[in-house]
Amino acid sequence: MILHDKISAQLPDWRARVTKLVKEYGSVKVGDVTVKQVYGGMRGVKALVTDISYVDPNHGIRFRGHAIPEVLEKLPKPEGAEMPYVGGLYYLLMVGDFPTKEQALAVEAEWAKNSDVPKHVFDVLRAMPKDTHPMTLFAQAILALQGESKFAKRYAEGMTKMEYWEPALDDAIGLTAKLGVVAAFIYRLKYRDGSEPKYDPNLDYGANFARMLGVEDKKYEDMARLYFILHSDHESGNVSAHTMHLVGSALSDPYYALSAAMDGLAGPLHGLANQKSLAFLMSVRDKFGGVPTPEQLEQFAWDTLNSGQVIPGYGHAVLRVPDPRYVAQFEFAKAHFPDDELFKVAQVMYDVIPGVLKKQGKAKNPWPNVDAISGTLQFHYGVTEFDFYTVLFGVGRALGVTSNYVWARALGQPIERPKSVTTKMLEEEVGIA
Ligand code: CMX
Repeated sequence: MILHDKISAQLPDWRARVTKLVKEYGSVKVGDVTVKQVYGGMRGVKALVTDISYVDPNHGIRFRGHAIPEVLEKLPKPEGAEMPYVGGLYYLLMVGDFPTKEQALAVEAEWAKNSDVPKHVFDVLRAMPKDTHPMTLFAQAILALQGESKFAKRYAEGMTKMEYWEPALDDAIGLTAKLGVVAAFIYRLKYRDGSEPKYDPNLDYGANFARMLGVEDKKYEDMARLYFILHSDHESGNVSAHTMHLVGSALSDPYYALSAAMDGLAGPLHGLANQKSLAFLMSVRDKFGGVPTPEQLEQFAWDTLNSGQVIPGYGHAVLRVPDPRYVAQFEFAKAHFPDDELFKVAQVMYDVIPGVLKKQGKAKNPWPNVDAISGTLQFHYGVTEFDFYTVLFGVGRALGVTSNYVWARALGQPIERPKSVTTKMLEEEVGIA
């Protein structure tokens, strides 16, 4: 398999680099931890390592060192498409180089080969109450797939630590191949006829997803490709990525780890913010009977803040500029549906909200994040059921976190076990106890 061969060729070098760092420089400090960080969600503590993506506070995400515009330009694209193969992005995340079209297609072919979802998974989802949230169904489906894990099987049979990454990679491919089908089934079950989607091996991941979801507009194929690429990875410290890493560090297989990661993504301060953002835009539109004036929106924003709520889609723990993932989606909307009413509301939001948040003086970053606009794009193409949006985020996020899982096993990362202290210990440490 192409990803296996490429990673395998790089491993001796990577293992030597990491061994040298840890063995020869293991006691060199990379930072100090303050009381505020201990009590403040470990914000800014450097305690994780990944070479797959990095979030620069002032420039945003870089996938393997490359900013979003470069990634969208350099990854190979299907004939006549505006957006690249998702398989090409997976190659970039896993291997570190831009693939040729053949290499991207080789990943797409692996997905087609591994896309069959066992029947019991559909049955598990059908058995759930009708009002179950799509994210609950999504995490459950991933767990229901766990019997497919080659990692778990090989571990039970007995394998060496050096081999862990190989069945982890098989699971990464098997899992990501099935997620589009699972997500589309959840969509059909909740909002359409409940039929089981089938992956078409003649179509790429994005086109398959558009077809399985039943969106007629051809442009949605590009939308799906863009969406999955943008949401794939955001270094290791965000809740979904960190959960995957933490659970995986116990050598729980990728299915267990991803299911847990999706539970984290379901939180309103993380992935659920995309659903909340669209609800916010719609409530603005409904209140003002269309696109509000900046003055109307400013008042609405203050009312929201004064009632103790956050403005969804704005702010970020690391970023200090408008999220380039927001910018890429904004540009897509501007190019394809500049007159869409909700897009216009989103534009007024962009003009007004940062000023309000700055004036309030609490949020360290007043700018929009990825979630501020993604729902607007989905809504435009008729995917109007916004409970479903975090599942879309999850399909994309799986690409990054499974890549990280494979590399964490390949580089022998150990079980995670930070140390806790008591409040009394902290008081003693600072001299007030
Ligand atoms: N609206 C109102 N208040 C906000 C805010 C927003 N959009 N963003 C931050 N703040 C507030 C925080 O709630 C915090 O208030 P308290 O001191 O009263 O607790 C204060 O500003 C400082 O927060 P911060 O250091 O700037 O931000 P954090 O790192 O703590 O939190 C985030 C980051 C994203 C959770 C926060 O900005 C937020 O809640 N945003 C809205 C929800 C959202 O869009 N989440 C999606 C993020 C992207 C993703 O992971 O999917």
